[in-house]
Amino acid sequence: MDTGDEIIECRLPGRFRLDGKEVTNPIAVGDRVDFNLNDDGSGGIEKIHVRENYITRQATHGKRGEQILVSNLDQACVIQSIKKPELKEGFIDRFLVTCEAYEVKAVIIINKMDLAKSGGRAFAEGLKELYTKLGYTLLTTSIESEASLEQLKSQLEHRSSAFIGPSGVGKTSLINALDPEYKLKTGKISDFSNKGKHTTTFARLIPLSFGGYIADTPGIREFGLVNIEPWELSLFFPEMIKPREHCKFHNCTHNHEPKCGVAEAFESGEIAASRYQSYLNILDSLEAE
Ligand SMILES: Nc1nc2c(ncn2[C@@H]2O[C@H](COP(=O)(O)OP(=O)(O)O)[C@@H](O)[C@H]2O)c(=O)[nH]1
Ligand SMILES: [Mg+2]
Ligand SMILES: [Zn+2]
Repeated sequence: MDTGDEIIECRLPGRFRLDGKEVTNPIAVGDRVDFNLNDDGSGGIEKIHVRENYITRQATHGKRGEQILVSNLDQACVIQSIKKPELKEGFIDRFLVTCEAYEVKAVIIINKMDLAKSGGRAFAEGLKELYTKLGYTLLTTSIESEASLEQLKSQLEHRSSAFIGPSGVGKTSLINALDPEYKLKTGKISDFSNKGKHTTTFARLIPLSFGGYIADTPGIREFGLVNIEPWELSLFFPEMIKPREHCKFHNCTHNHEPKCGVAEAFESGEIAASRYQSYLNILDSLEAE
């Protein structure tokens, strides 16, 4: 529990446990709570306020249900690096589908641009054009480029954001580069959470010295999507919403049906090949469930 001034170790009473819910964690980073304070300085959570929004992924390690990654966000930032590790458009597109489904504003960050040669820079430019046209914000960054860090800072300032992406793309480095005090704060909190036994410390929401909060999530290799029916998937691809109105079948999945508006829009170049491919890959994984 972070009151803004101090961190208070809180117990989560048994009545918040998971009876009948399809989530694997009863409380998530970003949750706003009421708590009471005990004489020994510890706290007990009384109430978890209704979440304005949240992002989940399918629980891993063979568990059923969803895991709430983080709640009450102004924006979720997906971080990829242009190289080391290689950029995966599929990861970005899966992430964007999740954001659309949960109505969280999405920001795409492509980091390590200092490692890109002219081909890589042109590729990143192409992605910027593609995603900007779809209504998303895309920033290219490098911890070595002050100008890019300034842009990122304006994007994060006074907002509550989550950094989500695979390990090694530079999430923690970017935050450290923006906020020199960040390292200190994370040190303090991880010492603390190592002692905590009752809460999930999947990510941490940390105040930024220039205003706002950030949750740096540990590396996520894959985004399992939940609660999406195959025929609904195209609703979460903004560029498919109009074309799908021209499909012959109202429950068209746009991968084999005749007279499909989405397939036609792809063939005419209106829908980018990478996006249609991501759509088909996600559809496959939904249908395999
Ligand atoms: N060349 C380059 N290396 C970077 C950049 N950002 C981070 N790195 C390096 O990438 C590695 C992984 O960074 P880290 O912040 O731990 O990634 P995280 O797992 O996403 O938090 C470290 O060796 C960083 O120094 C960047 O913009 N350019
Ligand atoms: Mg990290
Ligand atoms: Zn169709």
